Amino acid sequence: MTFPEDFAWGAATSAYQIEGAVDAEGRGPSVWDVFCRRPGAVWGGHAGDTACDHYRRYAADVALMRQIGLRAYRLSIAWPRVLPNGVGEVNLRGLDFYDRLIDALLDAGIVPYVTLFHWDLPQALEERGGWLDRASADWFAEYTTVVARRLADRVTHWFTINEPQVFLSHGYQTGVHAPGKKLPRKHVLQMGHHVLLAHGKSVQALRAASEGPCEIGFAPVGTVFVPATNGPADVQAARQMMFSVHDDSLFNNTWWMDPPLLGRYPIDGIRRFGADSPDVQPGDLETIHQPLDFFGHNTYSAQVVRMGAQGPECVPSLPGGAMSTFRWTLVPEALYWGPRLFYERYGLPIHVAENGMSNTDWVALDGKVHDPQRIDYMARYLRKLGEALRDGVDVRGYFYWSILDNFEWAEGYRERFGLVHVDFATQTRTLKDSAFWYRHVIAGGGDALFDPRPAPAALAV
Ligand code: IFM
Repeated sequence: MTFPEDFAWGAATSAYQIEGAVDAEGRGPSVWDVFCRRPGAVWGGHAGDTACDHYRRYAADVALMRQIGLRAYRLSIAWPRVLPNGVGEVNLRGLDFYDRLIDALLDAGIVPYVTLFHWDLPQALEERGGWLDRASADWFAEYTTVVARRLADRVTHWFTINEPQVFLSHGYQTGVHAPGKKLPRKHVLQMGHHVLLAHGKSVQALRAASEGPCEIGFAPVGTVFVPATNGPADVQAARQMMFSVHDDSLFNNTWWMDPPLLGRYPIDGIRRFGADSPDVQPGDLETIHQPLDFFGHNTYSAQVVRMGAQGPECVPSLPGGAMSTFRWTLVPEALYWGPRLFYERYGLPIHVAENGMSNTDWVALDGKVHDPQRIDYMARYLRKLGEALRDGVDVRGYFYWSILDNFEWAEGYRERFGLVHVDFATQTRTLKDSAFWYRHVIAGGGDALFDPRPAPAALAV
């Protein structure tokens, strides 16, 4: 058996992308509620107002998860549902919702993995300066404490923050995500520092509020580099690219991972960003560098790289290569080399906190949703993850993104990532072939992945 008995076979979502009910029971507005109202901001003028109506349909959705056989489910809490103004007054009805959801998951035998921040910053805090204000780290710690006091008796697995690279770059540099700002890099890097500080304070708050042991990690998303061959020079090229700040974008790994995991900003990053580097106060790095229990990574695609005469060279993907409707290239080796190299550098157990593909799925005339590409994608990626396990990488879980088709940020509802098809007009759910296939894989503890027969036709029943 390649995958351990207690492997967390999971799927993931985030609050704004599925909950809807944005005005229900005392929830305050988030930056995404405001951004979606801006003409042209989101494809088709879509918004998360209703999304999958999960707030009202959570019990039926948990039943679907149970039907698929999920062992774990990664959800996020909407900060403005718990603290409508971001700090201060607590909205008990918002907390009650998560209470019910957690209980339903536990009753179904599904372990909840809770993410505290998946981009829906309370608008009230954005208006007070948002992440640019150093106090944001304390706001986040306050929110963490409120959530943990209510849920930590049952929730033992936490992610603090999801993909700082994405919400900071897209939200505050290019402006294509909420709140749609275009700020100088100096400001964005300062915000990034406050986000890391918030992570550290949140870990402290979680440990303080948890009576028993709990497992805490976070979920960054920087680029995975895959060596063109298994030769040592190419592997070294991949390692070098994975763990360096080699361009001006914020999509590198080490800037975001070294401070929490190694207690320092990478020196090449400080050199590259120069005067734009953040102001770091004494003690900040100690606060950021809290002991963590696992390393989460959201892995979708990868860049192939080889060692050239002048150093690492990116290998362009072949014309016509496999890709999702989002135009993300299929590189299954990402789930071998990503976990392997992250484990080598940071030494923590790994969770694949997100992995998945978008597709143009629809309900066919036979009433089913046939998504052979997704089955093939998952089979290829999971086989590679299995190889990483066999080679000694301590991988603890895999969370398919996503259990439901949902609101894909600036793309609205046009990118479907789900194992379950959602008809957004009627809220009808239909399990896709991939959901049945995943059920089969989970039921057999992953063994079906290594069945020599081709995955799609054999298993999509
Ligand atoms: O939908 C997003 C998610 O919110 C964060 N990670 C990537 C997913 C697909 O784009």
